Amino acid sequence: MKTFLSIILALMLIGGLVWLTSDPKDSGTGSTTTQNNVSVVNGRQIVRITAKGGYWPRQTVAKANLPTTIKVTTNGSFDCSVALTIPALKHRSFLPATGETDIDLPEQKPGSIVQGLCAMGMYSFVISFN
Ligand SMILES: [Cu+2]
Repeated sequence: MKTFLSIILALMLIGGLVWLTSDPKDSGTGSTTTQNNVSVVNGRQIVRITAKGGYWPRQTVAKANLPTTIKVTTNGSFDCSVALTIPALKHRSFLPATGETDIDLPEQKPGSIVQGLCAMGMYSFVISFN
């Protein structure tokens, strides 16, 4: 746990430096609108979340009773949003600075809410299932 925290602190320091030099062209998948981040492919629901200085969109409404994959996209992300935890799943991962990470969710009941947090709890996103 101590190691985990020092990695996060290091990331935050690096992030501060990279912030000044990062190039602004990060369109692509990150630019999809909030209403557009849920799709169903071959019976599996895909929820797209972008992690960079927080999680976007912050709130997503998805369908219950469908196997779901959260697809987390990073693109030059050097802040602590890459240290992702999803308490309901006991999930904890370090996302790559740039890339896509799939996190599978079991089918959710209507009314279920899944929250993702950075390891320090300052950034979050919420997916509600109905
Ligand atoms: Cu954080």
